[in-house]
Amino acid sequence: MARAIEVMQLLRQRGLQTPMIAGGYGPTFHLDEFLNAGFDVVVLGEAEETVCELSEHFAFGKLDLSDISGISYKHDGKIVRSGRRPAVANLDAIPFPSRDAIRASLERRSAVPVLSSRGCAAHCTFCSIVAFAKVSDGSHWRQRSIENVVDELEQVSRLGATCFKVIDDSLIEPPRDELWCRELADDIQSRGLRVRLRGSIRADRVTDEAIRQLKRAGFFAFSCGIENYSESALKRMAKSASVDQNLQALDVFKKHGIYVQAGHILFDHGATMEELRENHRRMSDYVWTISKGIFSEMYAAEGTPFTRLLRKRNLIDANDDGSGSRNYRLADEDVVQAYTGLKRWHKSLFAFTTKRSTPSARQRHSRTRTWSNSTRLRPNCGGTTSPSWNSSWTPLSRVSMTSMALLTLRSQGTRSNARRWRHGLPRLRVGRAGV
Ligand code: B12
Ligand code: SF4
Repeated sequence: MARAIEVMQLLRQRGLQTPMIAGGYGPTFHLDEFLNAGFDVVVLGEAEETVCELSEHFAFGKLDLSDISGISYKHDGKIVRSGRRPAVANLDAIPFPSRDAIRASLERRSAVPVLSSRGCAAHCTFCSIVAFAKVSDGSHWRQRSIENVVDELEQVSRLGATCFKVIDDSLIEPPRDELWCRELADDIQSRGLRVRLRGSIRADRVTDEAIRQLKRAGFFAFSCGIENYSESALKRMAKSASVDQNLQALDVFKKHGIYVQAGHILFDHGATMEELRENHRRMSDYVWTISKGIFSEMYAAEGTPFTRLLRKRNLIDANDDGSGSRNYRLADEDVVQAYTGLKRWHKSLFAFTTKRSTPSARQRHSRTRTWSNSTRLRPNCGGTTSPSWNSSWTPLSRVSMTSMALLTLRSQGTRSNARRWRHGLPRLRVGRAGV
């Protein structure tokens, strides 16, 4: 966010007078900062239709800014917002994105992004996606037809792509169901497409049959927001899945040999030691789901109910580091100790493992396969969050457990010890401390 503002200001300093328009999650939730810094317009929410109308205004002087809904700008020195714009209802009507830069993705062996739906029907308190959807009118979850999605996969496959990241927030929302998964697989197979797909799915939408069919379609990996193994923490986050549903989903992934990148949020303002212990117990059983994001803290993004709650309780740190996430304080002293210790340990281990030599292709292959006998991981398909190679993944999962156990035990001990541990780091630095 700060970088976008800096770039705009550098361009201005060099004399560029072109109108500057900002859009996306950052500007939508920080419109004052963007407009006060010098942007002419901030687009709120989805922009496909808005940018066309803005072009009419700036290029041809046809429309007045006040006639364009879904924007914010300055009028007589004051920030004004135009009317709300409905979210794009028919996603099939949006032309396929330009793939001019696909060579770079293919050379980096990155998964190529493709989108089959927008939004999510759940209401997690910390989630920007729900907040973003509320900026616009209309349905919060919309989908493209199977035919339209597979047409695009086919088109991009012809350019040489085989590995795709389906960037949907929540792949299987109603009316999508097991039958939809079957039809998607049928269409992909009947066209002879050999695609490898990664996606994101809600734990409470995972069923055995859905995953079986999605695997047939080409899905080999899913991100799944497990977040926490404590019922009280899930409730605080307003997660739609229960602990049991989370575990059931993980079992299904494992059964089908699907790599799961399980999201964990162990630390938020209300985390307790008992919750950390519950997490430790469950993680010991599901140790194979642990990736380097295990000790994540909850991101406090503007526009979310979570950040509103923190502000109401006066827990937000006044300093803003320009990342868009707010720093906040934790309630429980022992949790602060555990957090600080884990983060220090985690960072040093990460630095250690990444300093070591980059693994050879053979090492990569053999190490990733240690995850599970049933899985078939495929190296070199996507960025660092793909199952291609995560330098610290396998050793980290075991050591993390030991470390977490030690810290949990230690925190049951003395408070003076706790104070020594967190010396110099009294506050949770959310959004910055992640490794
Ligand atoms: C793919 C993705 C990534 C990829 C990006 C890959 C790439 N090369 O594009 C990777 C993995 C790198 C990534 C990283 C991160 N991501 Co991300 N990512 C996404 C994801 C899943 C899809 C983004 C996308 O392409 N959407 C499809 C397009 C069509 O939608 P869109 O981006 O919203 O764009 C529309 C409007 O926003 C607007 N718009 C967007 N940009 C602009 C610009 C202008 C000028 C205008 C006028 C309009 C406009 O118009 C578009 C069309 O309607 C979103 C989830 C989501 N629903 O968006 C999260 C999301 C954007 N990511 C998020 C986060 C937090 C991050 C990280 C900070 C995570 C981390 N802790 O490291 C990093 C930040 C990286 C960075 N440097 O900025 C959050 C942002 C929250 C927030 N409040 O800002 C999201 C919303 C996920 C979430 N659940 O909260 N991410
Ligand atoms: S399930 Fe995921 S995408 Fe949906 S609201 Fe919760 S965090 Fe956001």
